[in-house]
Amino acid sequence: MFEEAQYFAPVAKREDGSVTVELASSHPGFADAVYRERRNAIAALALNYQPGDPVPHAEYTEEEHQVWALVSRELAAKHQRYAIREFLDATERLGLPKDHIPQLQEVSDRLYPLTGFRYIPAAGLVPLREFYGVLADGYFHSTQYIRHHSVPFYTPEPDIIHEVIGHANTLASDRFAELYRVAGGAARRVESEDALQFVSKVFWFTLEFGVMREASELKAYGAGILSSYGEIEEFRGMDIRPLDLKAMGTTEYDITKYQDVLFEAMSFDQLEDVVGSFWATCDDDSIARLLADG
Ligand code: TIH
Ligand code: FE2
Repeated sequence: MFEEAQYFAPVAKREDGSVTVELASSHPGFADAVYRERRNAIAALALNYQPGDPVPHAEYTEEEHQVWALVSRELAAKHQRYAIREFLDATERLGLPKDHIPQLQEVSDRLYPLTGFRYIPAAGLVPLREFYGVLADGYFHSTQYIRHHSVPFYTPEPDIIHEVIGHANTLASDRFAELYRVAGGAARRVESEDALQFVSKVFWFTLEFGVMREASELKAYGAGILSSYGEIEEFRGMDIRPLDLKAMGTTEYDITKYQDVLFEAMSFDQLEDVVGSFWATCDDDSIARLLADG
């Protein structure tokens, strides 16, 4: 699930109970009736979901499983070159299928014993405070549909490839899982919308799009880079800035394009010291002070 409101197809539920996902005319699946039918059926599952239920089983077409297989293969090779060690080890630990789309319930069943995280389905946009807040309890809101087969290398719209290959693999790491939890705690603790935005932007520039120095090479750990075999080839050429809370909390970004400003952690320890400690302790006042000076 995406963390901000910019890119989510609206989901409409009719009085007769039918569910329609309103894809924009620019969406690659707009004119594909079969794809739209899948999107509607999958959104209906999430709308009827009650907390505590097992995640409902989603049906995918053979073509959709092929998209997963293609992207998994492309990404596995690129992760070896571009992903940090912590992510590669966690991916190995989770052991997701590569030839078919896993059910979200299966993702949960694998993840929960490792780090206590569970997946719950989301039909569309989840309000920021809810999306982040439940991370503190080990719940991750996830889309269940897959990107259109015509554009497998990148989507501005978070899909199950992003949620699972990007986020679930990351959440199989104890160190990352703790960072997600403290981010959730921060989102619950802060009161003002401005402070929540700040917390959310720090998440964007770290757990979604963070890069890290590892043995003198620049590697990626952000789930948004790690789920796109188009974007992952480009991040080293972007405007790479030092890890800085105020800069991350205030820099604008455009979700519909490859991210051209990225923040580099010098090490995992630095990420935990700077960003983990911030989320673990921040409140409205400390964020206001960060915004006020220099
Ligand atoms: N661009 C990512 C991908 O193609 O996998 C998905 C997203 C991540 C964050 C926002 S959208
Ligand atoms: Fe994400």
